[in-house]
Amino acid sequence: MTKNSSQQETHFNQARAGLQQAISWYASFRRHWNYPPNPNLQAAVRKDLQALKGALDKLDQTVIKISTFGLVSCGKSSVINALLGQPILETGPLHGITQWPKSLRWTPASGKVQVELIDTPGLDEVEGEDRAKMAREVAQESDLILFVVAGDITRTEYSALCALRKSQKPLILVFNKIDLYPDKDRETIYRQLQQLNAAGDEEELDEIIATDQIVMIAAKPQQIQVRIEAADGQITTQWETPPPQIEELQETILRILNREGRSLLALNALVQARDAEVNIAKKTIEIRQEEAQEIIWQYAKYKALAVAANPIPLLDLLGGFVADLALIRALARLYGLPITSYEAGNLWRRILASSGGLLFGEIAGSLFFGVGKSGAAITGMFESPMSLLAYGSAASVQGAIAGYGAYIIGQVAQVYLEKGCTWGALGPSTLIADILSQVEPNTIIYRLRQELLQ
Ligand SMILES: Nc1nc2c(ncn2[C@@H]2O[C@H](COP(=O)(O)OP(=O)(O)OP(=O)(O)O)[C@@H](O)[C@H]2O)c(=O)[nH]1
Ligand SMILES: [Mg+2]
Repeated sequence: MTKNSSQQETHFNQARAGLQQAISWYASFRRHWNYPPNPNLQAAVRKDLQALKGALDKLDQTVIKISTFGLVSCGKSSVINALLGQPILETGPLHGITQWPKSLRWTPASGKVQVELIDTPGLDEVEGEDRAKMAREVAQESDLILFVVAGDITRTEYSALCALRKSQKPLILVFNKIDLYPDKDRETIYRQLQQLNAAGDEEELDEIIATDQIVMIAAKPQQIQVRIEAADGQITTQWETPPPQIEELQETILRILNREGRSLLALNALVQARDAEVNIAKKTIEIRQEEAQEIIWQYAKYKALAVAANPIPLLDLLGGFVADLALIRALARLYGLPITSYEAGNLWRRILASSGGLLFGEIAGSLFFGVGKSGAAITGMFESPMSLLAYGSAASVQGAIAGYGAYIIGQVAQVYLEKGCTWGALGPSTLIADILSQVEPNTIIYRLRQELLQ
């Protein structure tokens, strides 16, 4: 086994293990600890749990889904026919020949994976919301997207391309009908995209696509007139259909499938799982909102009391830290989101960094009042009862600051739990980052780093 294929195998197996772990976690009642299951919540996350399960099923089938996108009549169906080598799909000069997505099996000459080719209606064919929804759904389940254009790239095409880029899928720009535009080349197309990028209202992307992701083909070249000179010198003309020029696309697809097919499968399954898990977290946090606020208040109160009553500086700070961790754990339990104490610590550090000033105030205040507090306690024993009063007020100020700190942590923790639940040891975000850190720079997955690591 080569280094590349063993790496692909590793990615694939890691993704399987991660997905299995996630499914068993979310399926188990253990995750809710002693909180009763909430029927509203169960109904709300049903679809996401199915998506999680679907991601694993898809991985097990090892079928790579490649879909075509583009405006009407750019030749999407013709591209699939040319790849298959047979005119299976209906094509034609009228707009809107293809009305619904259709999928066909394709077994490429070499390569270990099966391919499902998905044809879609033109992006400007299906109306409004429906069109966007249909495109989103097909894009979501695809592992590789062939974005087909013919001629100058329009603004509509450019917007659609940007939207697909944001769906974080690897993409090949297929320039079709090269027989009609013999003077077009990769460079001019690349430059046109850059111009659209700079002039557009869309949020500017660093690079829409690299030049080696642009492929020039003629899926179904138009007939040409040929002159035939017979032996007797008589000249006749005849219409002939040239064969499709599709080799470049075939080679590009095969190269991608061989070099990174299984990693792509792994990556896409993980992206699907990550989105599902984030959705589950979002809905859980929303539905358990009231219970969470109750927990946060309880912890804030106890922390305030405990810190105020503790006469030893630094120990109160430490106690406060433990209380914050316990709060994060308690919230994670309420939500039933996977979080370990190591991650809870990480989370606390990130919260500390992000809410800097406020918590820094807590630490500084804790040191200041903590020292004042114990000073007052010691002198108070021997001298005047006024010092005890001083102890009391320093302690309650410090306690209040500590309690407020817990309150803030509780609020911020909800946001972090929503995102952080996918960063466990076998969590999808961790595995995605792992795969992205290992792939070689000339791969199509490598190009996705920017989007995927957001
Ligand atoms: N000259 C030329 N014409 C092509 C080429 N590929 C496709 N066509 C023609 O373009 C027209 C549209 O092709 P289709 O494959 O039906 O296009 P589509 O994108 O699937 O169209 P809709 O399903 O209607 O959205 C047909 O008349 C094809 O013959 C090509 O490489 N060169
Ligand atoms: Mg079509």
